[in-house]
Amino acid sequence: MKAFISVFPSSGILMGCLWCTIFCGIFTSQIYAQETPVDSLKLIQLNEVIVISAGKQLDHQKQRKPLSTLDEFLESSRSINMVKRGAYAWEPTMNDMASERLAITIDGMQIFGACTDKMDPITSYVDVSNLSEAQIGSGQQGAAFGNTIGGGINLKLDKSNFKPTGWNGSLESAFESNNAMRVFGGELNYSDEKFYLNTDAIYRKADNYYAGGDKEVNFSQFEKYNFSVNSGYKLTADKSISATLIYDEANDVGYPALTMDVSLARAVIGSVSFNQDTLLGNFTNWESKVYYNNIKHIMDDTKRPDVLIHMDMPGWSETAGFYSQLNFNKEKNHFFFKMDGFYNKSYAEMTMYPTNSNEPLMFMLTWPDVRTKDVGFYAEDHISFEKSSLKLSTRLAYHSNTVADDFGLNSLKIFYPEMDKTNTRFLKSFSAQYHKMLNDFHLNGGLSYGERAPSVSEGYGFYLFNSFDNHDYIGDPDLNTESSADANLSVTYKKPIFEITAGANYFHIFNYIIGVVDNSLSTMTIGADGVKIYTNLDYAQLFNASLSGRYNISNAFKLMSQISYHRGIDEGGENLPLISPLSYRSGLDFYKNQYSASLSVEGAGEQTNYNPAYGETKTAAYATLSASFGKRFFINENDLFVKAGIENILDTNYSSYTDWNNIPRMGRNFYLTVSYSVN
Ligand SMILES: [Cu+2]
Repeated sequence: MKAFISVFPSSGILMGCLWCTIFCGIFTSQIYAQETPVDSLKLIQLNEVIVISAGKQLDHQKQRKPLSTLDEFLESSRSINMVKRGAYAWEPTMNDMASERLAITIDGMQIFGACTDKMDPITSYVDVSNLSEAQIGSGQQGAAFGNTIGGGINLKLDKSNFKPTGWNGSLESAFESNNAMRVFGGELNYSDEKFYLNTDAIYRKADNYYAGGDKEVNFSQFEKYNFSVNSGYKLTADKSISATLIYDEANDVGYPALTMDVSLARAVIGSVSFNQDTLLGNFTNWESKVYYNNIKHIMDDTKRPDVLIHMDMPGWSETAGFYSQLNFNKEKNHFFFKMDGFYNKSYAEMTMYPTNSNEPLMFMLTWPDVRTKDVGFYAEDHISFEKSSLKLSTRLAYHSNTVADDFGLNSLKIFYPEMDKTNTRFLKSFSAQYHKMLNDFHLNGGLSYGERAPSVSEGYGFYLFNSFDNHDYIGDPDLNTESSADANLSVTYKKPIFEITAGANYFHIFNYIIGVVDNSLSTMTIGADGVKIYTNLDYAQLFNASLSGRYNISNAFKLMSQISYHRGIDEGGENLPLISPLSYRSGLDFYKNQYSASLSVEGAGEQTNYNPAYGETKTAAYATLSASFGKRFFINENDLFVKAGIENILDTNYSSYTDWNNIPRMGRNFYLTVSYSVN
């Protein structure tokens, strides 16, 4: 362990890594870390794949909570943490970096939320019923999905893909006691060698949840439904077309950690693809897709008591894009090429209604109709040698932002008189990842460099109120491109019944973008402490280390554990916000004769490295205990699967570093899931 720490520049932030020499363990049955990835992304070396597939009985048995929300599935992953502003629409973070520094796609499609306050990460616009798995690449390993610093996540849609299964369908329902959440879902599919049609629907409705000690968390209710249809048709033996349509709508969503709720969050996501098995003899798996999505987000403060000034804050985001990708194999070289592009329109406004109706309304464009164009080319070569392999990859992209609304442009010109309407950049990414097998040891190491453009809020946001540090934020259109040099190293010792992995990564981020207080400006939001401007710091450093293991006690019992350490500091050695303290999880799983059971613990140490300048307070240590029990029954030719569980058994009242304004998490919760499928 000490040996590989010395690979990184010696710095105080590395010291804590020694923590991970203390072994703990992880369990999460949904996780199948795999080195050989799937489908069209065959060559991309993914760090993790989370199997989601609602409606697949076999997968259900291995999952602790089959109809949990997508957010809960993602949270169960080794690499992802979720920032919570309530019970709905959590924001994924990876390597302690959130949305702006990640590339998150749905079946390869770029989608951008329409909320200036991050109430709608794009993961909130799909549900488990739509998906087969989440593909996760850390750092530049995620660059196949887009420009990124922290990593990439692709949510892969569930499709029959011409498997000769004929008709099948399922009905599913779940109930959770804590917030009286009701879930109803179903799917109906037909598939043969020439044609397939998949349909699914899911509805969730939850009341307020109760934190440990039976304390009601007001404004934590939500309601959501989601429909999707996807279909494919074989034109010839090696050519096919397919199409996808997803409609997702959430209403009456409470955000207890924020000052506003959401009355409507709606997404319509569609795509058409053309697939051909081979091209020009040597190329394989040629896939091309065009897509369009439209998101509408309406915030609502009418249900909150004591609102001094009522505000209307709607937002829209519309994206059209394409990609075309293929593989090429030549001897030891396995190439993957991808060309992609998108055009996004982001528009958000705010109208303030003063209590004295004689005073004029105040209107602002918080996102001034920003048009983003991005065209990228990604290539990788995975070279296999005997007992080792090397993966080289690159992404080169042209990226531009234009402020299309003159009123919005003139508002920003108050602060930046010299600003141009259009800003273009050229974004680069390079990565080399090496894997070597030495008897039972697997060594993985890599070096990469990546760049990202500022997000719409960072570049063009106009008085966006952040309730975390109680400041109004203003973007800076002249921000420099943020870039990152990173290194990663991991060692795995693998035996059939036993496996242990120690891994670490280090990111040196140049021109790190974060809000910095400007005392010369006055606030717009009543009660705000000040105004921050998005600014490039010279650099910031992030370090993550983890130790994880798996032990098959017997055929029926499996134990898994993980402990991780994180550290993030800015150029002055000050703590960055939202960095995880030491955290751990461990679980024991049982599966035999159609019975399944699990017992798991999850917790974190005290958050000692927090930063009050970003609105953080010290979060106390916590641990929670959960258990589940399942049974599969065969009725005629069909399957009935029942799973029950208890989360937070001891009804602990706690919050973690990811809980916005330390909003407490859910207390004790019983759940029951029933699914019936007809084959
Ligand atoms: Cu919002």
